[in-house]
Amino acid sequence: MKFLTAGESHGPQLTTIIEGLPSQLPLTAEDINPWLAKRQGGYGRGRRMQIETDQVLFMSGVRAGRTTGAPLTLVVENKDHRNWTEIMSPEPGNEPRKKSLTRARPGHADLAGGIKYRHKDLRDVLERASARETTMRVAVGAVALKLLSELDITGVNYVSSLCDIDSNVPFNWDLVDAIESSLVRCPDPEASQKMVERIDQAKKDGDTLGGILEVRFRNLPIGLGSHVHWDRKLDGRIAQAVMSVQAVKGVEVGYGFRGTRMPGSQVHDAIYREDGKGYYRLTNGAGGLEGGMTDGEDLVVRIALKPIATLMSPLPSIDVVTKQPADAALERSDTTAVPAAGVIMQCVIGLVLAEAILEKFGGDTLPEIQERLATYRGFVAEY
Ligand code: EPS
Repeated sequence: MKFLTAGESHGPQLTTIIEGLPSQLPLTAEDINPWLAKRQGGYGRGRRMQIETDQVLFMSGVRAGRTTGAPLTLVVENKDHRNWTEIMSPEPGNEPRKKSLTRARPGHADLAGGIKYRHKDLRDVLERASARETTMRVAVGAVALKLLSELDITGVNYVSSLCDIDSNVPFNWDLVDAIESSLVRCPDPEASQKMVERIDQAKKDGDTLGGILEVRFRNLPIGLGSHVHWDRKLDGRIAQAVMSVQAVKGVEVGYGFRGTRMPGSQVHDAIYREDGKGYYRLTNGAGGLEGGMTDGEDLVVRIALKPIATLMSPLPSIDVVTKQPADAALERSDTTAVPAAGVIMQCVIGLVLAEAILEKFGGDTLPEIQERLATYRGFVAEY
């Protein structure tokens, strides 16, 4: 399975084409729109999210509520585009345009992108670098999550810390409702409240906040990914998918960095087996991955998100036209995108997992994949 996305933050629409999806996957807008809505949500989002109500349109590849096996084209309109038609027009002329950006914002793609692509209006960089692009990765990811759910593989995402406030409730799968009802997608109600107050304070200060997200998946078969080559190792592929999302600065699997402070005897997970149940572990320091492959335990990924780089109290910078010192440009933004980022993370990891499933079990149709996975699970139980 492969996909491309296209679209600018204030262009007419965001687009994707997905190739290699099996046919017979039940798929309607209702499988995708709730994910788009969750991505738009979370306390601390800015004014753009009040303008948009992201809804997917199917342009190809689905008929009568099922994938046909043809390329799937998805589109999400940017409602805000109507306010930006002249600024975003592909027609030449009318330069410098309104909303041109010349005071590079530290922490953004502005300066490196301007130099690399020879733009002096850094909006030509911003428009594609914007996290608005993640709308489409969520739409594609929602399709992948639908495929996984048809194979009884499910996931969750939540906020484990926001700035210096930690969730103190250890995760278990019964907390999913608490996560969904928290304004900041945090399983700890007390921490949630403190996070909301912290966001209010940062907003007043013209500042932004980062945090740590966790994504888990359960019921993954043993052996997705491979140990045989660097670019087939699933941990590497997950890290790449996660690190490519705007503002991500770190990723760890299982105990991750924490494991470096512990002896090996406390980090690695002893192997047990029971007839009927097969192989299992009592601990999960590996976070569900050994040797670049799933080991049958829950996949546990933690992700560090830096504070959003657009500051309402801007840092010193340079105007790339005058080449003189100037405060960085102000641009509408969010106070924090940490809760929304968890949704994006679950989607991009879901995509990697769906690809790994298709590699191992192939199949032009969903029923073939389901049959092959069931046979394989039977084999694993007997191994
Ligand atoms: C975003 C859309 C953007 C920002 C934000 C996320 O819309 P606008 O630029 O029109 O306000 O709200 O983008 C960023 C913080 C960023 O750095 O790009 C979205 O759809 O998620």
